[in-house]
Amino acid sequence: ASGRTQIADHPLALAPVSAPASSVDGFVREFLKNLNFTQGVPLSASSPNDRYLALAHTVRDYLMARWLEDQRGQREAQSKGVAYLSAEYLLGRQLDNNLLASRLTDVATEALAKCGIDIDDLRQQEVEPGLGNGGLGRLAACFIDSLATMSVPSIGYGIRYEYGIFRQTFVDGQQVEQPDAWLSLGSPWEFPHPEAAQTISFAGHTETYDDDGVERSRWIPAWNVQAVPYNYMVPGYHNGRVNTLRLWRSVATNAFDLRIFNSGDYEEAVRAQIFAENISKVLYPEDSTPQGKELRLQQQYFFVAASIRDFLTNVLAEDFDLEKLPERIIFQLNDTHPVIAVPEFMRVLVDEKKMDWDAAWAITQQCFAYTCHTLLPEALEVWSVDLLGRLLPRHLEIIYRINDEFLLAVRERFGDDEMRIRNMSIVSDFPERSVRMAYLATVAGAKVNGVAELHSQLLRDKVLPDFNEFYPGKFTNVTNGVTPRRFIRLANPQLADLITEALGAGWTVDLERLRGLESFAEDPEFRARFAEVKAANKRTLNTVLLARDGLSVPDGHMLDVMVKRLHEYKRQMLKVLHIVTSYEGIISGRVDVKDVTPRTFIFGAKAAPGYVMAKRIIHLINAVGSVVNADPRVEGRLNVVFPPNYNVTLAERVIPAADLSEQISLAGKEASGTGNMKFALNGALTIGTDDGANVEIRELVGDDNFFLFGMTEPEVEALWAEGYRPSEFYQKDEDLRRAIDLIASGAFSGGDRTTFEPVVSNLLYDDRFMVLADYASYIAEQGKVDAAYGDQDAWTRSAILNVARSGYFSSDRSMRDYIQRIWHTPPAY
Ligand code: 7GP
Repeated sequence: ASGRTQIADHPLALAPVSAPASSVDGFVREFLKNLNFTQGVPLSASSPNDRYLALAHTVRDYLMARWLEDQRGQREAQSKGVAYLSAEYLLGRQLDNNLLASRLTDVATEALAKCGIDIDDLRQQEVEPGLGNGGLGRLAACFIDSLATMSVPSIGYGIRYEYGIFRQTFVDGQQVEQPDAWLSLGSPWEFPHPEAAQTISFAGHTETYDDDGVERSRWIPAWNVQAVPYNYMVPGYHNGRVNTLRLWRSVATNAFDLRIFNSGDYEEAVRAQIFAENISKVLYPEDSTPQGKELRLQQQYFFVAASIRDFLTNVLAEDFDLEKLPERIIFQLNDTHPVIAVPEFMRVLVDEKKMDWDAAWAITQQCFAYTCHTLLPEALEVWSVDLLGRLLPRHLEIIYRINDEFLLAVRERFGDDEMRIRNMSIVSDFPERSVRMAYLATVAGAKVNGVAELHSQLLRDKVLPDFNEFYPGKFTNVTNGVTPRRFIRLANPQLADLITEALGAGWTVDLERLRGLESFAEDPEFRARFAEVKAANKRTLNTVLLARDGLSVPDGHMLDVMVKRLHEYKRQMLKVLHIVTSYEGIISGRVDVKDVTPRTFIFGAKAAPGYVMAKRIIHLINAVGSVVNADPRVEGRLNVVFPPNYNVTLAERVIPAADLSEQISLAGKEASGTGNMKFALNGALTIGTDDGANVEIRELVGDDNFFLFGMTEPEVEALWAEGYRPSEFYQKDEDLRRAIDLIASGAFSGGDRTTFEPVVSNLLYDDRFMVLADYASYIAEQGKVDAAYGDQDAWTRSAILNVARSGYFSSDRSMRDYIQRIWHTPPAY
């Protein structure tokens, strides 16, 4: 650090870095310079990848001055900041977003055209960093975009996985996973800083020692790795602000290598290297179910330990008074993945900084807050005491002490209510001794929040009621949001232009202004133009899908879309039953095909590689698609399209083209959903249950502009209580029986009745997510959808009202809520 200071004292180094002039000719010069000097090729011999990388470097150069300035500014301001701790960031492509943020889109387009290059071709070169699974990871990406746009002092911390979420292909309709080698052609957006690596330790044992008359504990670890920071720019939209996302990569420590090298065992040295680098090698492709794997715990500890150390040593001044930490930092825990940060923080304060336990705990309880993203009990992360004790022995001791003191306080409050004590203990004894990370987060966090009103309420009343009673005021809600920059401006430029024409600029950072569109919904000319944008987006999607997968979206079809991770609770099966019911009606002759509203059903969904039932459902969707699409009796009116490898890039194409958004989870299971918000903001109507943020969407857009069906959460509870027998629904409902029988008959599996038998019997005899109970209501509501779609003009009016009334779902609003209810940070430094 001292070396850096000396160099900065040089007068030339003190001159601010300035951005290159943003003229077209200036951009051409910068681009060619990067092509020649960074890529080392002349334009004439450059590959598309060279040109993409040179363009990315050019955009970087324009952002650099502000980035350096903002990093200095944040350091010097010494104001309170947010550190967002997340094991996932599902960023999507960076080029377009960074061009947009820095107002360079037009200049760059023109400049490249002057060089004979179509910028669109270069956009296609970028492999999106898929460093997340689904909603939780994409939410983190939206949040850091909003924080930068709102000039909030903040940093995102996470893991730089070498392989992100797997690339999905279909072989005979079945999911096959391929590694996502997203770094293989170079990653122009990252800035590695190997010189700033941290040493992160694991395993070993603990001991106590006498420290001038005070007994203290210390950890004697057995091995360690280096955590190398990779910085990414997070530019705010049109505010000149550039925040930082810091992702950690694990590499072997020199000492580790050397010792083994010196012993002459080359192979062992290489093995050590591989072992260390495994930690940040691959994203666990689990969504809404935790993976109790040692490597995953290593990942979690690795990135939070590095992040805490980074903050304490690089952000705080050397003489910072640690008692004042709560005035400087709040660590937001994105679900339980980073919760091991809590005992790590305590260990640093107590063991390393020699702070008194009570003082350290008081500070810790103000420096963390916890967001829960699920309602599925099986998704709440636990770590076995055995594993924790082996990998992080000192942390286990700290957790035990936190628990002992917590339970003592519970006894003081509620007496020796052993049942309650057992229920609230951070350490549980069954089925094996383990640590409940959500409980640890709740005890340690200043605040605990759910991600939609209903979710937060269920969290308080059903998941953690004892904690809510014990800590009144700790629980709060922040409804999720999505960034309008990526999901309207970039994904739907024509709609964005139409909105700007109607309302003026400014809505992109003040999304409530979309309200102004309400009056335009009554204007026939505006409706026509809105409908034309939707039609154009469908044509674009058709072109994209044709090129990408050879799939097509016929003209004149309603686009009915269900894109999200494949999970039984999300009920893709319900959608399948709807399609099969429509199909069965046609082929049995009970429904005249001429009366069927032409619909294209688009699915996008990855299944966790080990989730067998989810993979069967993917297989079934593909099987139904191939039969239905090929049957001449259907006359092309039903069309099932399932492009593989749904990701952020594809989402940006699919969502703006959608007419109907499927949000059909069993009530009480989807914490919030965020796709639901993106669809509404792009003028799709929702068919949905009263679940997650659907509730709030419906309240805002109005019952007339939302297709509601299914049981409410209390009704679901009541049906469980009374005893749910799915086969009774099958017996009672003729349409349902026909649909299920058709699947069971082998109609979609070449006559083979075994292929989908597990899916069928799961529905009939288990059906944990009550697909059959909600079937009739769903089919009836789909009938209303068809009828409504018949009046195109009225449909468009509803679509416009959906856009107009969804401004609440901007992630900027979510950030304001976090700031007010949880972080209490100043909006800018
Ligand atoms: C998801 C929830 O399933 C979804 O409802 C919510 O909108 C999203 O988080 C953002 O809050 N959860 C996950 O993606 C996940 O992996 C792990 O949860 C517990």
